[in-house]
Amino acid sequence: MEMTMRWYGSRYDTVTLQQIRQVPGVTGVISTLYDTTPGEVWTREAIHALKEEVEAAGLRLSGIESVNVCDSIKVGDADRDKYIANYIETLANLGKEDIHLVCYNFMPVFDWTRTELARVRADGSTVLAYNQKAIDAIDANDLAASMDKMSNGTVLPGWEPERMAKVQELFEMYKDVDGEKLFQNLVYFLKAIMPVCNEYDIKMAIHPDDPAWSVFGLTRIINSEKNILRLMEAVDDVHNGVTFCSGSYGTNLENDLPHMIRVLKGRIHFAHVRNLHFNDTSRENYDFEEACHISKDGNFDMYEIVKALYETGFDGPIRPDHGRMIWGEKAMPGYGLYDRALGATYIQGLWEAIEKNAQRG
Ligand SMILES: [Mn+2]
Repeated sequence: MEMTMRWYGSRYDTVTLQQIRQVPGVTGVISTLYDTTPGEVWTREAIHALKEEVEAAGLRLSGIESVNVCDSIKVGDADRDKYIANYIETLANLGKEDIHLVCYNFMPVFDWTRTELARVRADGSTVLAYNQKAIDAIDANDLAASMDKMSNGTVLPGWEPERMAKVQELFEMYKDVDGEKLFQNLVYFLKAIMPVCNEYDIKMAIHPDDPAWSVFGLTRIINSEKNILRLMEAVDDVHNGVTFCSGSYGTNLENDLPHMIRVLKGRIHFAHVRNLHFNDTSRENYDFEEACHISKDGNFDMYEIVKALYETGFDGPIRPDHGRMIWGEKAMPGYGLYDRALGATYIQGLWEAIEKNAQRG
């Protein structure tokens, strides 16, 4: 595995490449071209400039999170082939720049959804949180506005204001898209891009839906072992792979995370490792918050998660995921430096112990 951190680019991120370079063991960053819109072609020049900037700081551009898939492709509009052709061109340009990992998601309208971006915990740290009652009480339009207000002045990935301005229109676009149709549109997209992925050895890694169920009546399909395996079988090519995000699959406690990692052996190309703390698991008041990475702060056995990755031969980039906001830092919610740095070293500690233990037999 390669330890990485997500970085939003010098124009948008409060965290610098120089700071990331000083996090023990971190050798790469995962980034994106933040000022592109879904559907447009990424130029080779723009990709090259990003790569040079990262390399000048002594780090590697280990992958892209994300190359977003535009809504026409997701709903299967008449013009989707034009946008798929653009996506293929982007992938070819990434390949020519020697980038071989692309994370993406296939969630309708909303990317990840939370009801609070700064819930105060007992130790004074703040975290992202989800409460079902709060979701049930709000209008989807208001959620976009409140996410924007809570973002510390940063632009949240997937919640870009230009996109959220047309939320009503987006709902209209998806009104006839059920789970089966969305799945078929995803398969259509993957089959179309597999040749370019094979040519340039680009591993596509789908990020699960977060949370792992439908919100606001919009269907979601990448949320369980059964569904992700169905996708792996539908396009049975190693380049059709998975971003294993423990915090997203883990929102549904029925998902057995270490088991899922084992059955997805060989198809996990990228790992997001974080923990969640559940306060209530009843249907009406389902409530969780994003804990720090260590096992005892949340509900997941982080040792078993990392062990499953190790034992299945996972060799892709891994990154700590959302962290708490601590020590007075002001940053994009979930993406401060300090707690993610603690997460990165913790995960490496688990990995080293598991690896040495296995080697000594
Ligand atoms: Mn994730």
